[in-house]
Amino acid sequence: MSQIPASQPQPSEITPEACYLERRRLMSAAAGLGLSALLPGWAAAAASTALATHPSRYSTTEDKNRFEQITQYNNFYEFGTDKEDPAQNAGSLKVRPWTVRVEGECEAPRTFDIDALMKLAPLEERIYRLRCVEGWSMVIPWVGFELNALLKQVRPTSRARFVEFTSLADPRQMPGVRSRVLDWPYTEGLRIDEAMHPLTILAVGLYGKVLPNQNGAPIRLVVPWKYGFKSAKSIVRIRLTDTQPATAWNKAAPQEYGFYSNVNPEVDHPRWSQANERRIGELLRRKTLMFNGYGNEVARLYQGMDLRKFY
Ligand SMILES: Nc1nc2c(c(=O)[nH]1)N[C@H]1C(S)=C(S)[C@@H](COP(=O)(O)O)O[C@H]1N2
Ligand SMILES: [Mo]
Repeated sequence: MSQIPASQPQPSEITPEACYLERRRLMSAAAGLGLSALLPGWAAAAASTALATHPSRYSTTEDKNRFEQITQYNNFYEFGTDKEDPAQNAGSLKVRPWTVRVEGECEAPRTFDIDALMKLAPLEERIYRLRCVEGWSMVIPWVGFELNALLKQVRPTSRARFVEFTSLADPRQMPGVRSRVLDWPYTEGLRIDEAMHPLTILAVGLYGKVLPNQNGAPIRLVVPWKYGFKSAKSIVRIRLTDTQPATAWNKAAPQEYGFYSNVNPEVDHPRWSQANERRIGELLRRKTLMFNGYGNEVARLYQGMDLRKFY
């Protein structure tokens, strides 16, 4: 596993401070007046990407990872399997127009335009830990809203017991889809109570701005008590089902990746320990916490279940 070079230049080193502040002032003034059309290209893009958010009681107070770490060390196999590939290749993803089809076991199936989805509920900042099954973790300030706000809109029937998420798989935009590392499209799934849990969000931004493509633009799932691979990126379809959906990683290696995928330091991956993790940017490894530290909120969902069997 490669590491983020510590010598990465900071924005303040690239842009002289005064010039940077002047840009910021110009952008926010123009944005406030709705004048982004009059700005030069770089400024219009930056001004329109800022998102207004509310803080959340679900946010951790731990130190956040830097924007550069969060956006240059990614897993997004549709754009390649190396950690640097998504940042390098995801520029080709077209995130407008974009729709998300919500269907299946519900009374009001609907196709949502992404711009309508961004206004479906007040956007919150959710600072969550993300623990990858590979043994690293980050703290990421997502911007998003609870998935339950969207699901309520389509009125799930009593037969809706699971939710399936499908990512875009377009070989013209996503070079990784031409190789057969996974059975495309990338799919993931949750039990309905996991999907309705207030910690489960759809993220449309991070660090107060729209989501960079490599992090799953324009909309991705975030389920902070599960391994990172449950958090499907660039979602085009959400389907309510009465049976447990197949998931991409479970199909690829069922003995390694189960449906539940709850972070669990006591259940090792067949090829490595899950007892500890490397927080990106830190030297010493930390202990991995049950449910990634969200046990107070979610442990009750799994009462009476054998979490060695349902890994
Ligand atoms: N469509 C899609 N979603 C995906 C992946 C992927 O390869 N394709 N990788 C997963 C994995 S393994 C992790 S750890 C997280 C990484 O999210 P991040 O790059 O925003 O930190 O995305 C998850 N979602
Ligand atoms: Mo991961």
